[in-house]
Amino acid sequence: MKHTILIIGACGQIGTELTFNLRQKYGSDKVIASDIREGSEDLMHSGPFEILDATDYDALEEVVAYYEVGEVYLMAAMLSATAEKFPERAWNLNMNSLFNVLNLGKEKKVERIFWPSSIAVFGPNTPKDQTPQHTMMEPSTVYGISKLSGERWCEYYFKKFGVDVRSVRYPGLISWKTMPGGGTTDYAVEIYHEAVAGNTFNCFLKGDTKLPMMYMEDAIRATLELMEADAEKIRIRSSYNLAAMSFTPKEIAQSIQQRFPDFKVVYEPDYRQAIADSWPNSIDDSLARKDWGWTPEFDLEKTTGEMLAHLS
Ligand code: AKB
Repeated sequence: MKHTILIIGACGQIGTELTFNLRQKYGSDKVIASDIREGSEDLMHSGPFEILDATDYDALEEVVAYYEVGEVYLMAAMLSATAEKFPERAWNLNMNSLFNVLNLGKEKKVERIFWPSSIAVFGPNTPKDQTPQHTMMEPSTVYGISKLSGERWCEYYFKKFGVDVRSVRYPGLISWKTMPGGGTTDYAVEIYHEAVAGNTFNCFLKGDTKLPMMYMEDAIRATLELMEADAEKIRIRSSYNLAAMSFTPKEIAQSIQQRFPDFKVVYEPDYRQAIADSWPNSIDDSLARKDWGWTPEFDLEKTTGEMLAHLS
């Protein structure tokens, strides 16, 4: 295996933390960060960086050849809320970047690929509680349609061309280093920033909207554990269900109020409510646990403790 790793979308919410983590593990010069724009000072100074448009196959191929890349993490995507505003742009970015990376795998130019899917692959007809790995899908959002199509292509490229592509269906991700952008679950990050700033939080979802969520440290660990697992253990080549906790805006507010008793939330649901309503309440991730030993470490209380400690 060639040992250089390329992260596409390294300046985003997951990409930033993944880059720092992989650089700590394998050495800075072994991890090439790339994005369509520059990121934070910290990221830019932590190792090699390339401006790269993931929809441009030739540019991608050039970076892969130059650095002798063996592994690619494709983290660039347009998320659910923004994708509803720009459906064609979302489809082009989410699908073309995936095709480009899968084709690098097919041409044997890279050896292993990570591509994130999402709970957005499920839809209004999916069973809402403990949603199984294999079930009715029918996503009703642009983002969900692109992620479900992407999953089918990943499995196809694995079966047809032997491409070693691995994936998890991330729930909403909570982190303090980099803000998320354009997602429906973003409220669960914004709420901590407002609480620490002493502001009232205007929540764009109803108080009783339950969604699957995960603290970033768990998400990064899951990603690396899946990528390090022996190939024969990975029985799902579309994307694994992955879970840690589920809560509502009211419940996260209450967990913050235990430390900030005066914190207030006003509920003003907007178009993102319909997106959230089409997604599961909770996820059955027993196959990830069984196949490659997944176990989450952060529940809501621990997440709130970490978020408030880091942001305060
Ligand atoms: C979003 O809200 O769009 C994302 C996701 C659940 O994939 N965070």
